[in-house]
Amino acid sequence: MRIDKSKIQEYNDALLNAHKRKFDFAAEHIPDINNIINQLIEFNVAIPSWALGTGGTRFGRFPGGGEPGTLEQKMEDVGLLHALNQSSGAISLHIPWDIPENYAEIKSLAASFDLKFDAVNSNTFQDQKDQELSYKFGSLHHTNKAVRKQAIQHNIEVIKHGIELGSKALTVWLSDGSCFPGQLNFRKAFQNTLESLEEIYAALPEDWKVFIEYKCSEPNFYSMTVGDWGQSLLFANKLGPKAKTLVDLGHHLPNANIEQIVALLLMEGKLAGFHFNDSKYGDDDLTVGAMKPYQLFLIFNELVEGMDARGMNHAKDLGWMIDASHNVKDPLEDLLQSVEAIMLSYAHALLVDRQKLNAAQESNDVVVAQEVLQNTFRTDVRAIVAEARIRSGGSLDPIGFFREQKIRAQLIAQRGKSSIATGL
Ligand code: AFD
Ligand code: MN
Ligand code: MN
Repeated sequence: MRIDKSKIQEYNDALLNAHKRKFDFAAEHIPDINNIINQLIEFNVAIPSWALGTGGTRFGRFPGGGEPGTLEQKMEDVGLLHALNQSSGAISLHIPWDIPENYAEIKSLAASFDLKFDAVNSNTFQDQKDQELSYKFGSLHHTNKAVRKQAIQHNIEVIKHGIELGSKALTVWLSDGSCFPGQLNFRKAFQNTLESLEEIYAALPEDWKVFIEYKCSEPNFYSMTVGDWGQSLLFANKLGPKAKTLVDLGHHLPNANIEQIVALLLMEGKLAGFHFNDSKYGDDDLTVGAMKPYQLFLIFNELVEGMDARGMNHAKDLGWMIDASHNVKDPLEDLLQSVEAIMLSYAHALLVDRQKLNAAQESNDVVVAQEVLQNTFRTDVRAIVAEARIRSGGSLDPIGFFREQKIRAQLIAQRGKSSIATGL
């Protein structure tokens, strides 16, 4: 379904006076407010094609109906999010869950929703129907060269799909690892993976990147072959300038200082970008900002500081994506909440008084440094983010609009109660 722009306008009109009061108050002491708003307008976060349906756990799955059953419907859903928030203008495909059949048609559909194709993702963590060799004991790190070859070939296929669609990066997430001590020779596993990645790297077009995503555990519980940022960075450094490290917020050991990881990867020019989500225990894939909003802000603070130090474009020079899974919420509402949380953190980071923070750091004034960050974090910037949204044609209140227009009920009427989306 497509959202009628005049409906958004109508909905906004009723809320406009109240919004204006909040915005004027929020903007009062920000001299370069228009500049901040333009940066917010530019900033977009890609939506993964696998997050549009109900995720579930290994214990069960409780779909809410109207899930997108085809790639076209998934794009329709992302188009819907983008129409509402104007900040979700890209989709990230997972192959073979979303094999595009007719590139020209898919591309024109994307254009009609004002969507771009973000990084393409390979999948060597599952065995597909008719697949010759199994990934039970890994893919790119496998002891058997034939399995490695098959996985390399798959990644090259994924790059080919991406080229047709206009993607500029391949994200490789490996489930390779071991479940028990002694199962694996770590050094050989690393070297096999490196060799495999080298072949994939060689297949990258000139203007492409490969994002190497690390994860500390699951589905392997004793070791993961790309288990942390150090291991990912080792691969990225050995591979060359097109290889970078991708940070997924749910992939660290408990209490890891992710903002410090981000600062150093940025310093090295090796940060690929993000998979945003939130977690309490592990790779929980919860709504961004649901558990640790202050951590999210601290990460954005390092991102803005580090990108500015390198003269990078906030919107374009890193890959921004959500990687979440929804068990009890409507996936579209959940994604709207996630994008909003990201925009709020970005807005906060743009508002940090950098001069004051630098001075406090240089003079070891711990209290003032903390005050600068916490005062910013405790400032209500919701009206500023909402202003950016309406200036670019989005809804003042995306979730309110989604509910008022009964969008899920409309999707169920179109697609049925039991349509199921592919993905995890
Ligand atoms: C994994 C990773 C990753 C991968 C996804 C599959 O976060 O990005 O593509 O799940 O759904 O945990
Ligand atoms: Mn991820
Ligand atoms: Mn994950």
